[in-house]
Amino acid sequence: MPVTLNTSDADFEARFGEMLSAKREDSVDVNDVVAGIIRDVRHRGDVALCDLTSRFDRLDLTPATMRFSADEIAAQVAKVSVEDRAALTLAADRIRAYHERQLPEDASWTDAQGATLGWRWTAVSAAGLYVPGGQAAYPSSVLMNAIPARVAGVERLVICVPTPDGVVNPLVLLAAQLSGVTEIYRIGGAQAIAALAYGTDTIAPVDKITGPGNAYVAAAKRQVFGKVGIDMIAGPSEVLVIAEGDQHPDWLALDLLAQAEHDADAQSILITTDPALGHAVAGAVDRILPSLPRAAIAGASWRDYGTIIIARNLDEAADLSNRIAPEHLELCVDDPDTLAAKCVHAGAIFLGPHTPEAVGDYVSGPNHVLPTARSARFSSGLSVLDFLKRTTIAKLTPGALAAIGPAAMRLAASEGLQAHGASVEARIRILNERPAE
Ligand code: HSO
Ligand code: ZN
Repeated sequence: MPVTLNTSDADFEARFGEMLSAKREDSVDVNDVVAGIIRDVRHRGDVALCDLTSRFDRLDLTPATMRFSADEIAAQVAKVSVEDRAALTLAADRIRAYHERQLPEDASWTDAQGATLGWRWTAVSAAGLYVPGGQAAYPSSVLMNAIPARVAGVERLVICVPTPDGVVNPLVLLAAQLSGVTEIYRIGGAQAIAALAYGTDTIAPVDKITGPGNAYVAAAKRQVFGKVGIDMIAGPSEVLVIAEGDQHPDWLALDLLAQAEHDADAQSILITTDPALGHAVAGAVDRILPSLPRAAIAGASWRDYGTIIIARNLDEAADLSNRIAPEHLELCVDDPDTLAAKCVHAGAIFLGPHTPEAVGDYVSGPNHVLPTARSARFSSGLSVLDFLKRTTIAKLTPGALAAIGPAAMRLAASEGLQAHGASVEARIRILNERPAE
């Protein structure tokens, strides 16, 4: 049974606080092991990559076989059914169309003093996308990481994917192909992150690394941060569903279970204004759960972290939602637009009964790499902006320098930086010697 809370109960604040601060992930400390792997890859390069892949993935590689050849990719992709290919293509097209709208504009203007100012966006030159192996090898995540990078204009995109015992998911390779990625290495774990960050003879280094991974991959990304950029480090997934009385309990139960089946540490929360609906949803979850192939995972998540909250009204529900700052927020209410306007801390919002969160995982268009663990208070999901940098621009006329330069000289003097001031003064002096423009 999940926890049921009622905002009218005297102990609600205490129990809600407990839920907010509950730690859902046992983060094993793998920092020392990971530091050793990174050192090894930096010193021994390709030799270390082959040794570690043999040890961890039971796969013997040489520098020449680390990268999937075009023929190997074609052979794997040919195994994908027509139906799967059509679905993945629809997803890719919709994700691309959505992300193309995120491309930001450059700016340039000339102010009253005559300074032309602005900024210009440019893409990172090379990005590496980590794709986990095994069960968590989601082809949809390949699209969600690679397509924004492509749309941003990243020239070189590299994928590293572990292939334990040499087995690869053909859909992962198709997703790479649909995203225009051809440089794919069968290397995983911390060693892949080290290779992407520092480079080896075979794998040229990249500038930014994104993509999910296990504790080793996450630790490696943290350790190479600074040498390269990284995306967020994602925690276990979570969904908050806010529902009113006349919603279909089975639909809501399935949405909660869709999140729970990701991970035993995932969290599914229902806030409803109707205690009878809360009861009905809990019953529906119990009825549907045993039929799921991943019942053990979903059941553990629902048992340990599942929560039903009975709220007095939707305003109260919105306040609670803002305190939870969920990764995914589903609004199954009569007027979802009004409620959505009040929910300001959420990674992604799904409005109305016909927008289950799962469409957002695959085909609606927005990114499914989203801030977890309440980080939606201060951060956003992956986007085209994550693969762009902004360069600022300033161009002063002589008149502009004469107008604002003296203040710079003054501030330079106050900071004790003589050459700073002199670099401005030397120019202004010459201007003053010349007849006025
Ligand atoms: N809900 C996950 C993403 C995902 N779901 C991938 C299915 N495949 C985290 O947003
Ligand atoms: Zn999902």
